[in-house]
Amino acid sequence: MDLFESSLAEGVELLHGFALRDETTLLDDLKFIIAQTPLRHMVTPGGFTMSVAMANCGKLGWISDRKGYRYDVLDPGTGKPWQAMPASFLTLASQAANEAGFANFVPDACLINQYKPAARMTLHQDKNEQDFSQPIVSVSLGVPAIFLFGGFERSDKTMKIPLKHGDVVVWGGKWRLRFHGIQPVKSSYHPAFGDCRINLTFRQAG
Ligand code: MD6
Ligand code: FE
Repeated sequence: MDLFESSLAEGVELLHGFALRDETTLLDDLKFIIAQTPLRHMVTPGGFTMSVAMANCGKLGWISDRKGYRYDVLDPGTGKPWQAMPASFLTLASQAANEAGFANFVPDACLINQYKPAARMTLHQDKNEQDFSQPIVSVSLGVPAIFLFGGFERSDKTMKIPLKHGDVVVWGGKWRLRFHGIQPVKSSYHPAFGDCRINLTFRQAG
């Protein structure tokens, strides 16, 4: 078995430390994007304020409000387009996808999730994208978290997968619509991120 990659299940690949290949550029670009695009707590269609703070870059941004979940070319906070996706983000996402067997992945959306201690992501499916044959590339930065990986029903049993700084998950194929989430993040410390976890999820949304 390749020590670098581990197949969690068919269609899900964990690339340990893959995001650390060009870490300095990645973190500089992330800092720039977040400075231009404030992270905000969105409201779900059901009226709950999310514990995760979010921003986006790329042509399309994922948003939520009382009207629903969707992608939009404009940031509802500013009324302007999202920041362009930095080259370091695009390169990382397409190289990771390629490593996992998805050639020619060109994301048009990058969702930036920020978790402070106790923030979590309840079980959900990613189904607002147009083409489910395209994978999702998910990059974990900062403090560690436990990824919950379930089945096709919300009530199915979940697997717990620890994710740490630099880990990349590539998710696609017939498991693309499995329920998944993030357990409440434990309080800890990372030199570049303090008590935060940041997750970047790259999608071809449009
Ligand atoms: C997170 N990730 O890691 C949330 N979705 O903060 C996701 O919801 C996710 O990691 C689809 C594919 C990979 C993911
Ligand atoms: Fe997701």
